[in-house]
Amino acid sequence: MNKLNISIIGVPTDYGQTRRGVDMGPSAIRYAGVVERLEAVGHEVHDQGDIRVSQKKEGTIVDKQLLNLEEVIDVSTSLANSVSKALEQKEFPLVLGGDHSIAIGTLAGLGEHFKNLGVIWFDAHADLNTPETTPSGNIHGMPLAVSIGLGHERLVKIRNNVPKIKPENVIIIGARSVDPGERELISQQGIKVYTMHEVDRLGMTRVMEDALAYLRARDIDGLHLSLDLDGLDPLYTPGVGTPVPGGITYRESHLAMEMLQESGMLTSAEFVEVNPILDEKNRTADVAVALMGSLFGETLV
Ligand code: HAR
Ligand code: MN
Ligand code: MN
Ligand code: MN
Repeated sequence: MNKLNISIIGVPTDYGQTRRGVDMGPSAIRYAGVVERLEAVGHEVHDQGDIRVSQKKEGTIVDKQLLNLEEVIDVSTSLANSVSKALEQKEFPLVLGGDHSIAIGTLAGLGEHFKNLGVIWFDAHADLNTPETTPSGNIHGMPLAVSIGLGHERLVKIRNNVPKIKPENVIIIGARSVDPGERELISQQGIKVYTMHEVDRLGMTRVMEDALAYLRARDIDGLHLSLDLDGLDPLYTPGVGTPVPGGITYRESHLAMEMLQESGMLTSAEFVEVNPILDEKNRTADVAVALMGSLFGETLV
């Protein structure tokens, strides 16, 4: 195991969706012992604390297709900054959400340092909506689209590097709730998706072997894991805002993390959508931290 300097960046935001409480995700994950867990593996861990997120103010611009647009732009811009800084200092960015809209900022920061970044998007959803296709107006359903350059101009242009990532370098794993507009983008943009059908049929081992081989063949210069806790079945991670049954198991998700660790390819990660208000005794944050243990090289013997 390669010893890393891990920079933890908390993003206490719920602006990407409408269920309150996901802004407490970073606290819940810290409370579940993330720093101690990663230090125990042998890494040097620097907790940078949280990005400053303003409290809801009256009179924010109302657009039914883009809820809390100004706030999401604010948070994404500061987060991109922090991620970029961590990379400049040769640290491994580990970003804790917050809802999945934070990936807009994370990828904007990463996009400045990696020219051919691979992305593994572990999620029940595809997060490929645009203001034209969104069924909800929630920006947490859009970050992948924004990062490949599609969506509201001001979101796409954060830090000016457009697009942040190439659609052919993206692999979605665990999808089981995909909207019609997203389906269209997937085929049009050549995004690789392992839905739950493929996970069931091939097994997680094959899915991860194929995914990693595909990215290696694309000659990526870095690999980001964006892990939405709703990718797992709600049996294991009930504390999420948009649970979808029929998801990835605890064991499959651990195996995926272990295989990512073994690959030696990972250069950044984010864990999102932990909502302690909807959770049962911090179970979802505990699972997030256990997965990070596997991802960062914990072994049993
Ligand atoms: N696709 C739906 C939408 O755009 C639901 C998005 C769900 N949320 C997430 N993202 N947790 O993965 O509103
Ligand atoms: Mn250091
Ligand atoms: Mn998501
Ligand atoms: Mn999701």
